[in-house]
Amino acid sequence: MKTLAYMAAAATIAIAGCTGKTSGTADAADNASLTPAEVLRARLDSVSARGLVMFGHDDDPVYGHTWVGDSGRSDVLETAGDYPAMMNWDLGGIEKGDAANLDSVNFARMRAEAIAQYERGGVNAFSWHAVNPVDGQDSWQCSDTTIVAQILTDSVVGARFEDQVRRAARFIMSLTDSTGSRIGVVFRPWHEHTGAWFWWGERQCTPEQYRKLWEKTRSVFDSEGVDNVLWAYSPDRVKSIDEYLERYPGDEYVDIMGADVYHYGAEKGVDTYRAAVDATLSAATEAARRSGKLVAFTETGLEGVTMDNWWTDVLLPAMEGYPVAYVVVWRNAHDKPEHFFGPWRGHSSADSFRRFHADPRTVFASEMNLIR
Ligand code: BMA
Repeated sequence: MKTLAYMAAAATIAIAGCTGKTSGTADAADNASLTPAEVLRARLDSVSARGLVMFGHDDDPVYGHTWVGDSGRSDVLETAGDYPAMMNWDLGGIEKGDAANLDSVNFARMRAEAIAQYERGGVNAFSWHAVNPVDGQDSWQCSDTTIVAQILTDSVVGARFEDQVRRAARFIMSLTDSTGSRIGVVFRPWHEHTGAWFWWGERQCTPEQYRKLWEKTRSVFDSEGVDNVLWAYSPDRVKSIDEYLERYPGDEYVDIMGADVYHYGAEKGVDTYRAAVDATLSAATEAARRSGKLVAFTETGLEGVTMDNWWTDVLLPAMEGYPVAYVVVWRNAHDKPEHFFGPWRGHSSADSFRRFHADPRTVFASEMNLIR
């Protein structure tokens, strides 16, 4: 295990401004006047300021490449001996009052696992593949290009949308620790809006309508009294900062400048992926620098991890030089053998993943308590 021995040694080297895993400085969690969101922001700032990146995985402890539902399992844990520092969960289905999300993850289990992740020192993020409030079709149904317009102008649809958002807000507010205090999480709605594959995409609404969608979402969260959310904005790949910010809702609505950039098949080449990551993370980093926000690589991955050294030779160098607090790879589906983005024990990229885990720049769950 790299971690604790390395970190104990590193903690004694208290050189201000240096990167590396050291013990925490001001303990934000001790400051009772901070909201749970502010406590989380301080932790993520601390990770980023040290030049570290938290590894994240979608749906990590609820199913994996060959299993579903068991307790105490995780493909990441079974490969590298530690849970991811970040877990992503998807709220898709909560807006309908469903018991489970669109990938059959029961919401009660999701809540319990998110709390367990917090208690082991880790962090949780929530994306949301919501159905539309007009006819209830899924996020990917894009032929009706009036959904967002109707949310904003039709009072019946608008009220239905608010009910949907309220359900998401209430779930997020129900995430509390053993003392009953809410735990800070990342919420990342209306993602990849620079593409046109969701009903909130670039061909499905105008920039103005997209911004208003955020405002409406935020006003429901505010009216519910949500104080435990950092808001992440996450365009898909972009070529410039202007494109990155074209639909930006505004500094008052966003805490994290995110980016979703996938490596689409090794045959498309590492260079294409690296160039797309560079362009997009450059834009996110510059946007974050201008407004004092965090930066995160909110989704990435090579489906099926078809390159044995992907973790060490592609992903790690792609993030080099960008202050990303965390990187999330998507889920390891249990029912689609080729649909996985994380490691699993026995996969041909497992050695590379273990080296990625051992790299001093990456952070996993057991290391997070040293970065309070
Ligand atoms: C997609 C795929 C889908 C899944 C969705 C939401 O990228 O993984 O199978 O339903 O994310 O998790």
